[in-house]
Amino acid sequence: GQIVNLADYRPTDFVLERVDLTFELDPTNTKVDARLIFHRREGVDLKAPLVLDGDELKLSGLLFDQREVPASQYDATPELLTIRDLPAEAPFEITVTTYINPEANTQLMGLYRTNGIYCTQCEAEGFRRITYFPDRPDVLAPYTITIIGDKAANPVMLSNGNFLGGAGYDEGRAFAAWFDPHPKPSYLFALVAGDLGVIEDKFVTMSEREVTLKIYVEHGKEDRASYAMDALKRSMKWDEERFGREYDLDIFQIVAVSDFNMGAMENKGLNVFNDKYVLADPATATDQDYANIEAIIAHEYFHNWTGNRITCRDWFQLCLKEGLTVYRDHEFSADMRSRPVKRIAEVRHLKSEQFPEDAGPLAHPVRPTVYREINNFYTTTVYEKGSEVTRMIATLLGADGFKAGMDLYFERHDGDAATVENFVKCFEDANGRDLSQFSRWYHQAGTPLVSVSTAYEADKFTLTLEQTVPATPGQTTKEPMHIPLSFALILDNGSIAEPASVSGGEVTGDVLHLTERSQTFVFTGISSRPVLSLNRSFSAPINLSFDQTTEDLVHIARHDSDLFSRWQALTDLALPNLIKATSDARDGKPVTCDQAFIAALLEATADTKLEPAFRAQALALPSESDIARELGCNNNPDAIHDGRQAVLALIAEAGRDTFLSLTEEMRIEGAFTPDAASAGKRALRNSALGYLALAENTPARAAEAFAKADNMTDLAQALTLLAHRFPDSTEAKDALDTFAKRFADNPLVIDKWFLIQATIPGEDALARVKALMENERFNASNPNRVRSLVGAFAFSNATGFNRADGEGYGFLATQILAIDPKNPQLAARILTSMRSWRSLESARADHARDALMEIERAPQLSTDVRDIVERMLK
Ligand code: BAL
Ligand code: ZN
Repeated sequence: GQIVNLADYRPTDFVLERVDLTFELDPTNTKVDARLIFHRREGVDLKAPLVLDGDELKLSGLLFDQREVPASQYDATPELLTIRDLPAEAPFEITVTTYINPEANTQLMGLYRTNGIYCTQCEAEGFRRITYFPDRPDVLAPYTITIIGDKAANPVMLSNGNFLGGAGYDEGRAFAAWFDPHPKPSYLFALVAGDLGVIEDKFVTMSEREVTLKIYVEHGKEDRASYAMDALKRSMKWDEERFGREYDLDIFQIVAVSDFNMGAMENKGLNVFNDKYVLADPATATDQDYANIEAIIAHEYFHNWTGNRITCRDWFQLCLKEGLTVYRDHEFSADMRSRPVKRIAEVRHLKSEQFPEDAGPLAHPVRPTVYREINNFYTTTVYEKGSEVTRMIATLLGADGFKAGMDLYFERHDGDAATVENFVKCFEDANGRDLSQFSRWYHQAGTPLVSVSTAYEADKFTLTLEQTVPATPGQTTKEPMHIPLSFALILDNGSIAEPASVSGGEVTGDVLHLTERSQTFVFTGISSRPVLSLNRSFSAPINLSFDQTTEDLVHIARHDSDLFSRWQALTDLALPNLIKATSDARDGKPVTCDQAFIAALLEATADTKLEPAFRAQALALPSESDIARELGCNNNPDAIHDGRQAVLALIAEAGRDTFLSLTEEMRIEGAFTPDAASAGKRALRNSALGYLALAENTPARAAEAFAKADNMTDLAQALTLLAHRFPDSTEAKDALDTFAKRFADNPLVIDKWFLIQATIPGEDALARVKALMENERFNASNPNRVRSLVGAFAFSNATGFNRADGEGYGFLATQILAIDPKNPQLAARILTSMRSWRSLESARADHARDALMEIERAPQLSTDVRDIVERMLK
């Protein structure tokens, strides 16, 4: 792994005109012929050789314009093919032949096998594991693909673009040919072949073109793909209506496979999905699964324009397609579901995943300037913070200004490999605005902290804001950011004040623009002391330091017209209680809780004017990792857990009657539907059941819920409740057994069974996880299984993983070293679970460091794991 710097970017010496690939499929010895037409870029030195990337390749044949190339004219290593003495200007054809072994490809990058299916994953640098190629995103060409394979084993042979034709080939073999007319980079190439079931539908585009839609799954799973198909059609329609984007091929295909490193991949016209994000029915998928499927189907489809038609010039620009496409899928889900509830879920995720990343050793800018292993930059910072940055552009420019910028982007850069600067320039040009200060969001890592103080006197409300951006690896000093803060001044009666004048900085509509390190805004004509609601809808991804009184927060929780802010206020009321509970638990004192907070929470819980999903979000309280983040350092996960549980118990006791009524009011009669309103009712009912289990301290009610559940959401919730609260009860053991037997033939559901057990709090978790790794249903080479057991334990079991004796870390080190030789991407990803190790109390931090150093010392580490472990220890 060489260090790659953005500053070193330069275009290729040779321009690739077209690509013609022929695959002769064989499970262990697939032949790949790549015919590539190039010409030397104008002005490039005649001595410059053509240099093609490889990864573990062996060259078997090399032709120049169909004639053998003399050995003196080229050098081939597994990583590079260098060809000299090529023509000055005229186009020429290079034919490269390689043989690859899909069966032996455990990295799941390049061409591999999953359950007897041939499948590819090429982003970011997997194509170079198939053939020697200029494997970088700024090399775009149309592709023709011919696939030849055993006819019986491969009735389905797919690639990108439109189907050209297919037929018998020779004895027992068949071929299929595909042509993708849209120039694309190699990371968007895909090939799938094997024996698969399919469901088919069609979509008529806004210009009345008919598009065939196909979703391929393993035989017998076809019925479980219908929700994904529905989500696809809604995505296609929505992208036309909201962004004016129409699909551009005759066919759009999705393939679900069971071994996949990522969630899904947006290959042109042929998306490949982790089957977890395609397959759903009421008996096996939770509401969260349905929501994820809808979001990810949309996300990959939306990439057709933001990622494929306009791609990235280099991998530093990853957020150009990912941040933007996440923003688009968030907006889609908000339109399909409840906007405020969706926003709450997004912010919860951002704060629990991205904020810790931005505050730890792996922090990096949304647009990094250096990497050692690009696979390690598919991060929540690039994706989620990248989406937030796009959202802020929309907030700054308003809906019309944002649309004008997007339209210009699509018009100006269609067919390009673009940069973040190109993107921002479109918004500047379409709106006549200078976004140079705003662009710091792309370049400065770290979550800004905004400190707030207010005063009110004689009609005048004064607001002083100060911003700082913490130091992050490689960035010690930071410039002030342009932070758009949505706000409201809420009066006693709940109405929003309309100031007569504002001074001290720019205010547009309900957005304050904080651009200086320190700024004082003065609002006049305010008849009584208002309550400030700031950063409404989470308009900026920042931390706020704002000592609001309990009364003010309760006022916001009751009256803000922005539902997100009402949730935020309840969260802000909860946090100091949870923090005090942590220190009480640590000191062995009884935990107490502010009654005003409990009253406000229960008032929202019982408020029938509020949608159930919102009430469930409020009852979820800040998580253990939210509390750890708020505390910042010297964390003791046991104290955080115990304190939080004690607060939950106090709420459960105070709200017992409310929770009891909710179990009745939120009951749904009739058949399961996965719509957001029903999901919200289930969420609130299950949350009430959780509190009741605490108040009653018996597994009876949860066991009954388990027995009566007629859908996976309720079943999995009941099982979680039993296993997490009453792990030693017969009820829990019986339910775990029943669940395992009922779903023995469904690995995706067994993943839930692994995850629920891996996340049972307490130090026994480690022994449980070790035992489950020996379970016949576990498979150490399937990424979903590993993530559900080892990943869930490390990421989502704070008390179990962070055992005081450090054994959790030692176990993880052993696992990382075992996974790494087979699947470095997976190993590196799971290792990031230790990214906040420095904020642990010192004895645990010492153990964590020891485990990291054990990994670092290992003789044979992948670049992926080495990069992560070295950055974490730096
Ligand atoms: N491009 C990798 C998978 C995704 O973000 O869609
Ligand atoms: Zn994406």
